[in-house]
Order: sequence, then C-alpha cells, then structure tokens
Amino acid sequence: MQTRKINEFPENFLWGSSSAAFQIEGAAYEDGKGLSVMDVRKIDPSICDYSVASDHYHRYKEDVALMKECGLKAYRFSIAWTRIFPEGNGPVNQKGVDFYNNLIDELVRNDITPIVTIYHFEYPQGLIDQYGGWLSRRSIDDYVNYAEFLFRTYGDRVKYWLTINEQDHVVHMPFRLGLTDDDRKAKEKLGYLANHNMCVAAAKAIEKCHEIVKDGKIGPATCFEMMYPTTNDPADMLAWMDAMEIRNYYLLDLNCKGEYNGTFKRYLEDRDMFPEIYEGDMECMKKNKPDFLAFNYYYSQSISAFPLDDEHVIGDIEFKLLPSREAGIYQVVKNKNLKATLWGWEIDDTGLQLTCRLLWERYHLPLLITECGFGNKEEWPEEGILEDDNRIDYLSKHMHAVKEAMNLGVEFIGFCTWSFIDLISGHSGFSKRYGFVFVNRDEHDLRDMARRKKKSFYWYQNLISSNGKDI
Ligand code: BGP
Repeated sequence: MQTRKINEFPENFLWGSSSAAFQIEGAAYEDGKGLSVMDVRKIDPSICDYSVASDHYHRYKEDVALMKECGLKAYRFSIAWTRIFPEGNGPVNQKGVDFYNNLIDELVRNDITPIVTIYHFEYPQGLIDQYGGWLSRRSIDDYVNYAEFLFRTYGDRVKYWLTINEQDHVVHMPFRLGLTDDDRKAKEKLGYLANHNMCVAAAKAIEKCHEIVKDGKIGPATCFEMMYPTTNDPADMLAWMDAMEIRNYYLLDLNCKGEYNGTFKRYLEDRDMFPEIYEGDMECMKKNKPDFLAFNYYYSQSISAFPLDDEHVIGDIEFKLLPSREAGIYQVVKNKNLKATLWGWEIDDTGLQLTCRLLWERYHLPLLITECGFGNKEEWPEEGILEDDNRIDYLSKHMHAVKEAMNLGVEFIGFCTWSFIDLISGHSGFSKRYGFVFVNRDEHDLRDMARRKKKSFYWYQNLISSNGKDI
C-alpha cells in the first residue's frame, strides 16, 4: 500500500550479517574438531571443499574488527557441533569451546550482539555412524544435551539463539541427513521422520533455553519460500495454497503451534509418510513456543497447477535443488515479471514484504531476518575497489520492503545480510560471493586470503550509521 508517511526503523533495530561455521571457519580438521556430514560430503572437483573456507577460525579478530568498522550491531554465526562434541555426543573438546568463547568475547567487547545458530547443516558424522542421526529418536537427546551445553557455557553473553537452520531444506536433502543423494523420492519419507524428530528436539531446546539463559530468546530459522499463483485460474490458486501449506507453513505450524496442519497431514498420510508420534511429542511442541520467528529470504517462486494424468500419479515428485513439482498438487514455473541472479534465483523484494506480513498475520511473533543477500561472480579489479552496485541495489530494495512491512504494523528484531565477508556457498563453492568484504582466494588457489572492502561495505556502514534512513 502507498502511504503518506512511512515509519523509520526503531533505535534498537539489529543491523547485522550472517554466516555458518562450515562456510566461513576453515580449520576443518584442526584442534580436535570431529567430522560433520559437510566434511564427508562428496564434492564436485570443480569447486572447493570446506577445509579452509575463509579461514575465519584463524582470522576472527581481524574479521570482527571489520564488522566493528562497518558498524554492525549484530553478528549471526553458527557453532560447529563437532568442534564442541567431536562425535556429536560424549567427551567435550575444550579447544572448540575456547574458540567460541573467544569469538563471543571479541564481539561483546566491540558492542556487536551475538546471535547463535545451534545447528546449521553440519550434523555430526559420529551420530550418523552410531545410530543413523536424525532418523533415530536418540538424536533428540543428543541435540538437547548439546544445546544445553551451549546455553550453560555461552548463555551469560548470548541472548539470541536459533534452534535449527533451514530444517525445511534439510528434510529434502538426503546428504544433509547423512544419506546418499540418489533416489531422493524414496528418501522423502525419511526426511519427514527426521523432521518430526527435529521439531521435538527444537521444542525441548526451547524449554532448556528458557530455564537456563536469563533473558534468553530463541526461535527457528527457516527458509520460507514466498510463492505466487501464476495466473488467476482457480486451479493455480489452489495449487498455490496447497504448496504454501505443505512447503512453507507446515514447519512453522509445528514450531509455533505444535500442530500438523490439515493439508500437510493429509499429504503425508496419503503418501504413507506420516511419522510415528510418541506420547508427549505434540504437548512438548505446544508448550514450548519460540520467542520470535527467524527466516532466510532470497527469492520467490511462481506456482501453477500440475494435474494428475496417465503418466503422473500421486506421489510423483521431481527435484531441482528442492521439490520442484508434485503430481496432483503444484509445479514451480518461471515468473516472467522478475529478473534472476546468475543462478536463476528470481529477485523479488515485494516477496519479502509479503512474507513478513503473512508470517506476522499467522503467528504474531516478532521477525528476525537471518539471511538475505545477492550472490555473484566477482573478481577484484586491477584498479580501484570492487563496485558491487547490484548487491547494494538488491539489499536496499529488500531492506525497504522490511520498512514497508514495519509501517503496516509488523514487528521486527533485525535484519542480517548474508554475508559479511565472502564465504563458501552452500552449493557453488567460492565462485558465488555474497560479502561486503572480498576474500582474496578463488576456488582452488588460496592466494593470500586478504580482506578487501567492497563498495557495499561503505554503503552498509553509512546505512547503519543513519539507522536505515538512507536506504
Ligand atoms: C541458505 C543457507 C546458507 C547459505 C545461503 C545461500 O540456504 O542457510 O548456508 O548457503 O542459503 O545459498 P548458496 O550459498 O547456495 O547461494
């Protein structure tokens, strides 16, 4: 809606940036760290592995100094579970504990609020080997023990916690569950079993956080994928609504309401994928609600109907990165109104405003944007600095979308860009950069790993110092 007046960002708004341990730290085999599913993942030889990443493990002080210079109010990062518990459970690795103590102290000394993700994709391989990881009920206790250890160790300084990053992606990506990536269709059922166990584990961790961390706040970090019906054909509208329920709301309904919504329940039962629910599971989820909703946002999707026919029967599913069409429900199609990044992610700041408003209407919890950013192929120029105007344009429009939603009454905690320094992409190695700070390496040549400020660094610095007035 066009309004005469638009409210400014509140004074305590957390302008931040995000990372994940395996994508930024490097030192993958140092100081007693155990292996995670990301370390053992088979990687396409044309892209880098996670062993060195951005070498943040050794350079965190320099990186925090740059955050300070930029004016960041918050830094969201994940703890590598296997630095703390190399096998996922059992003995603690003191050197790993020390690393995060030092990082958190450095942030606090520099007035940067730490926001910690407990688990961001890198599940301990040890737990997969012991009992199959998230597919077993035992995984719940090990996650809760790990989370409890973090609350007791860091909870005096860390007040914002995120339970699980993008559980809605983990569910559909077998390698993140410690499985092979073949026959993804058959693995969907296992994904939903893992999903249930993760929901119970997250609810128990919320309970512990509230018990242990004074003034602690905790919530999930999902990847809500904003969707539109492609046309005003009622069949597309129905496909859109179904897709929103089974691909987006299902998880937040579990996390925030302790419910399997009706559409999702029928979808799972119809495909013989409904997980076994143990006594007390739903009560535990209902009782332990998050304090806020965090979500990652990069693109929107357009949805069309995908009717059953002789070839396509209920249960047929196709994947790109995530499920892209399901017979009798929906298919993702190209949105002709939007431009896309080099990786085909459709750029849509209006989709972010809509996401914020939909989430607020359904859950009435304050929102924290934990990731939003523009991935691009970039090289440092021979002269001058890297002028990443397309990133500035992307972020300023998306921040403006948040301002618009706020203007209509949605409550926010903050906005964390992905990322602060360049780091390894989830799927595309070091060639897909997101940072305000260039890291001087490429896919396989580590060069000198020097940090160099891009144009967007100064843009963000200015934006933070004006508290978003200059978007
Ligand atoms: C999210 C993940 C991040 C990050 C980001 C960008 O899904 O939480 O870890 O990788 O996406 O994605 P990519 O690196 O594939 O461009």
